[in-house]
This record gives sequence, C-alpha cells and structure tokens, in this order.
Amino acid sequence: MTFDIFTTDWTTARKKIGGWQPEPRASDIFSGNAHSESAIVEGVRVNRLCVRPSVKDKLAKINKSYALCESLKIDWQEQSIESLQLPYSFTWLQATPGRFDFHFDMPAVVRCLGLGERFSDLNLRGNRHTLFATDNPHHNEHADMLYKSIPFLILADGEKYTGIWIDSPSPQRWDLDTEMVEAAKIELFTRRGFYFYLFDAATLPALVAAFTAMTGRAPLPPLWSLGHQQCRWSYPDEETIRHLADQFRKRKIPCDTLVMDIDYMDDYRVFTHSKERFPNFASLAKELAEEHFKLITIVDPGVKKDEKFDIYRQGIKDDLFCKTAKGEVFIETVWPGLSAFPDFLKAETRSWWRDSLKFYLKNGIKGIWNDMNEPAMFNSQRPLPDPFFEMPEDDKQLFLQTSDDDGSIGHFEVRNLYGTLMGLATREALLKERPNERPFVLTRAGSAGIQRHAAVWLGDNTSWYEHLQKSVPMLLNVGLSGVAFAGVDIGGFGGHTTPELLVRWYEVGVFYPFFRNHCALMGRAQEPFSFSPAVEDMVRGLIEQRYKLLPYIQALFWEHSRTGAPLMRPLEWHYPGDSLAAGCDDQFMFGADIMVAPALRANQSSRNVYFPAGNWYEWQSGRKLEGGQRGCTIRVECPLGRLPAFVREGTILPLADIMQSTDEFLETPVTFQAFGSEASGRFFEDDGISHDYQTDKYNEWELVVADGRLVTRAVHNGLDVGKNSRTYRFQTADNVVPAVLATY
Ligand code: MIG
Repeated sequence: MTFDIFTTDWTTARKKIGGWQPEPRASDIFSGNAHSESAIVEGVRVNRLCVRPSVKDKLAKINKSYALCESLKIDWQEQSIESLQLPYSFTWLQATPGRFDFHFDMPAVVRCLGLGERFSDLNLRGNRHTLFATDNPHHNEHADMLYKSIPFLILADGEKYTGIWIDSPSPQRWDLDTEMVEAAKIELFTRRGFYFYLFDAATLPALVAAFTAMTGRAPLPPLWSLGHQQCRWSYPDEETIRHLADQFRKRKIPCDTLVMDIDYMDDYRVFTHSKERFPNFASLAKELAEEHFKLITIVDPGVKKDEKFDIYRQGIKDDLFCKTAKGEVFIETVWPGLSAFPDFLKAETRSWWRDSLKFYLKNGIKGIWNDMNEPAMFNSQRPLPDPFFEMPEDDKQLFLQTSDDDGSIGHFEVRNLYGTLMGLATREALLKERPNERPFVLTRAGSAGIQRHAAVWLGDNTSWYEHLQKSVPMLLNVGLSGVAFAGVDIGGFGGHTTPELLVRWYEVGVFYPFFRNHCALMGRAQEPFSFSPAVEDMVRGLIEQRYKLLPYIQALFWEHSRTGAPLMRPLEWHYPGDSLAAGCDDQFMFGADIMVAPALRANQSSRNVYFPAGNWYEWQSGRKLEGGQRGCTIRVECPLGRLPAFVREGTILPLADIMQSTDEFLETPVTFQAFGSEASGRFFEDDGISHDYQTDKYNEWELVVADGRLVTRAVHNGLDVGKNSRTYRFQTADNVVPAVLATY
C-alpha cells in the first residue's frame, strides 16, 4: 500500500493503512559513539550531542557543517552525557540504520516558533513539518515540504525561549504534538553522524543572537537592493525592459531594480542570452544604469544536455555533474529540456560555476537570482521513497554527490544543501569580480546559515488574501530562524491579482526586507501602473514610503549584521511577558519603533489592533493614540492605500525625502522625526555600496530630544561625506527646523 505523503497527512495515511494506532516507540539500535559538550555562546548556554552511528562496524563521519560560520571559535567543554540537562524530558534513539528519533514532552503552554520556511501561522504546534527541499507551488494547508530547510525550533514557554537545532542537512520530520498528547517527536533520516544542539532558556533576542552567532548574520546588503524591485515571468525582450524602465521614470514611481526571468536566455541555456530578443544584452545594463536601474538575471542550476553547448561539455569533461550509482551523469528535465545538475558539493564545481557567472557580471548584471535550486525537476518532483521511514543506502538515493571532505554521498542526505552551496558559489563570483561591492544574491532553496550567502523569497505564492495573510507569520518564522533578508512576491505570483489586493499587498510589502513585485507567466499584469490612475497613485504613495523609511531600514540591517535580530519581529520580541502580544501574528514589529497592523481581507475597512504598553502614533496622520500601561485593543480604520503602521512614543525616526532610486540617496535630505516630547533614536550612514563600513567607514549618531531641541552625539565618525553631505532636519509635532549633526 502506498500513499502520497505530499498531499496526505500522516494521521490520514495511518488510517488508510488500517485504523489509527499509536505508533509504538522504536527500540534503540544505537551502537556508535556519542558524547556531549557545552559552551556559552553570547551569554546563552548551548549543549550539543555529537552522534556518530556505527555503519558496518565503522564509525560514521559527521559530515562537514555548511551551517556553522567558518570563522567561528567556540570553546566546547566536554560534559558527561548524563549531566546533559535536557529540558522537557528529551530522549533520543536510533530506530533503524537510517533514522534517529528524538522524543520530548511539550506541555500545553509551549508554543513553537522558527523552523525556517513553513506554510503556517506563527505557532507551528499541532502540525507535522517535513524538512526536505521541494519545489512545491501549491502553498496550501498541506504544503508540508517547501523550498528551505532550517531545523532550528524555538520552544516558547512564558518569557522563556529554548532552542533546538539539528546540524544535519538530511531530511527531518518534526511532529509537534499532532496527536495532542503533549508530546513531540523528531525523526532525522540519516546514516551519517550529526550534532544535536539544545539552547538553554533565554530571552527571544538572546536566543536568536546565539543561534546566529553560530550560523551567521547577513552582512549589509547593497542599498539599491532594498529599494523597489520589479519582476515578472518574463519580460520577453529588451524593448519591453526599456519600456518598463521608462514607465517607472515617467510616472515617477520609485524603483531601483528590474529583474529578468528565464526568457532572456537562448533556449534556457545558462550563461547565454537570446540573440533575437536580447541582441544588445551587453549594453542593456549600461543603458539602464544611466536611468538609475540595476539589472538582475535569474540563473537556474540545470545545464542543457547539448553536446554543442560549451558549458555542458566542460561539465562533462571535468566531471562536475551529479552522477547515478552506475557512474553515469544524472539527467532530468527542467526548463532547458534534458539537463545535467552541477554537483555543488564539490569545490571544483563551485569554482567552475563562479567563473562561468562572469558572463553576467561582465555584461553589467548587478545581482543574481537563483531559482529551481532544490533542485527542482519536472519528473522527479517527489524523489523521496514513499512511504519514507528511513534514509536508504547511498546508491538508492536518485543520484550521488561527491564532497571533497567526506567522499561520495547519496543525494537525499545532502539535498537540503544544494541551494546553499549554489548560493555560496554565486556570492563568491560577485565578490571576486567586484571586490568592493556588496553582492546581491537571491535564492529560493537554502538551509541553516543561508543568510550568509543570499537573500531569500518564499517561492510561488498565489494572488490570494490568504497568502497575503500567511506572508506575515511565515516571514516572522523565517526571521527567527536567522534569515532576515526575506520577502514574498508582492501581488502574489500565481493566479490573477486584483487592484485592491495589489494595494493591500504593498501596504504590507513596504515592510518586507526584500521588496519585490513578481508574477507568473499566465497572470494578469501587476506592475504598479497596470490598473487605474487611482490605483497607481496609491501604489506610488506606498513605494514612496518605503524610500522614506530607507535610513531606518538601513539601521535595522546594521543591527541585524551585529546581533542577528530580524527586521520583522513578532510582538513578543519587544514585549515579553505580555500574554496578548505572545502569538499575535496578524501584526508585527518592524524594528523596535514601528508596529504594522495590516488589513488582510477583501473589502476590509477597519480592524482591531492590539497596542502593547505605551502610547502610539498613527504613521500617516501623526495622530496620537492613547494607550495604557498594560496594552489595549483599539478599533482602527484601514482605508485602502494607507500604510498600516504605528510608531512607538519616545522614538526618533530617521526618514529620507522621496527619491526615484537609491542613486540619489546620499544627497537626499534626512528628517529626524520625533514622536513625543521625550524621544531618542539612532542614525547610521555609510556609502551604501562598499564593504568599507567593515573597516570603520561609517557614521553613527545617538539622537535625543531635550527641551524640544535635537541633541546629537557622534558614536562613530568614520566616514567623510565631504561636500556632498546631505541636509538634515528635525521635525516635531509642531514644526520642522534644520539640524546639524555633531562631530566626534
Ligand atoms: O517552474 O522562472 O519560483 O519565481 O518566475 C517555474 C520561472 C520556475 C519558479 C519561481 C518563479 C519564477 C519561475 N520559476
């Protein structure tokens, strides 16, 4: 009897097999080596269990970790396994040669957060979550496997947050109390060794700081990548791209980036362009740069099987592709037709890919978008054996990969790394070709630590209100899993958007760290000017707010790069112990000072907004809402086109004047707007493009309002902005005056 694990949940599957039965606990067959260590990471005690099963009388290796930062130095102290303090009665065992089970109690009060990309509300509890990179365009309640696999779970219990992380790229199934018996189970499908980490109870920010100290924090992205990006599958030729650029500028809709999807290529061959439709590929980027646009191209991993195609021939010659157990190059169908798949586990493949990417860079392409890198395939979309109870032996795993450190390994064991390693190679290409420019890489697939290499988007959503709503909890969980630079397709990818939905989506999208409008081949056009002038005005107004917020957004990225804090945060991040804030996921914090409470349904004219302790200001009107010491819920109106944001009393926000692209950013005046008579804030600036901030070339000020005046103190003065220095203003509820920033 077989059943479809993609569309059927486990409980239903069991019923099909013959009535529901509680699964008996497997008995332990472990006969390898396990030891335990602990260390303090950024103030949080982290315990790890290091497990090496024995395979055919030999101890299995622990594969090289691509999740841990390479530069990381942690002083691990060995501790006895018995002394390992496992919260929630943790136990583990090896159930079969290809599976480990972890069991733990989960008292009813515990909420589950994080775990990377899940189609879920904020609290993941009550569901089963399978981590196995999958191209699944059907994002519905049963979309268990998605593109990314980040096995970092946060257990929230009152004000205490505990973390579990399994550092293994192998597939995992996390059952977070699906049977409602206050118990959870994790199945890790592997024949290899792994590290199982437990983070002791901490605050939510401290826990995320510890996890990201280990798996990395995104360095500052280029400023242009934080502006508006416009994409669709696909702008068919260069005239269309030029026309698109003209439209943005003529209509004065701010935009920084235009994105080219798969049709720019010659028959979907990577590292080529269509000579008919993009005859001037080499000069296109340069021309558009004059209009202050950057160009991004999509790059998929599949290499067309075509003896006349030099990239394919080279891959064959140098043995750079994934191969079957019989030693033949593994061939499957993707956009180019029959294709081979680069084995990114090999360093040699990565350097080949890196060098090949020069094709784009020498043609002026600014950023690279990696898609289909689960890797997706048209005929093996469901490569897991079905039903899946244990990791099969290497030679039964679709194909083999080869790791320089660990030798030949079955694809399923390392599938979750495919996107990450492609991202790593891509980032290196950009760094090599343009040593002092911050790279921009966007990826669909990824694993723990992907934030070091790329920004992410959450794949193929649909133009539904439900997906607008889900984008909030999904991005919150992605952020808590270490990946701050993230977004979803604004307007929705599949289906047809409506003008109202598009405007609503921009109202939230202004706060997506990655800010891109994208839609699928068959969908109706959804560029900001694809509807009536009234709709265009609303969308323009919202995009302008994004540009206004750029100094604040830059400061949030700066904070992320040092502490791992995401930009989009659940309310409980800043209001721990507030039981009404906990679990709230139709609102979120954007940094410490802005709260977003969007309209998420059609025809909505008002909603209840929960305001945590303190007073708040409506973003658009500047009107003060009297809150309270303990928080309160207020019914607020949400007319179409109004940014659904509220500002915390006591803050000073740095806000830029409106600009058409970030090329103008350094000359654009900045206003320090105070919310309340006692207020403070920070302001960060650097050149927005180079790595120089890492060698101190940035400025940072502390801002305080005292007696109605702005007092600034330079915390850091490393950048000489020279004559081009912009002007600054100070704005209160009553007036606007020029401001001068103190020097060091
Ligand atoms: O099989 O390149 O998620 O953003 O537009 C579809 C075409 C392939 C999937 C991506 C989507 C992209 C599309 N791609």
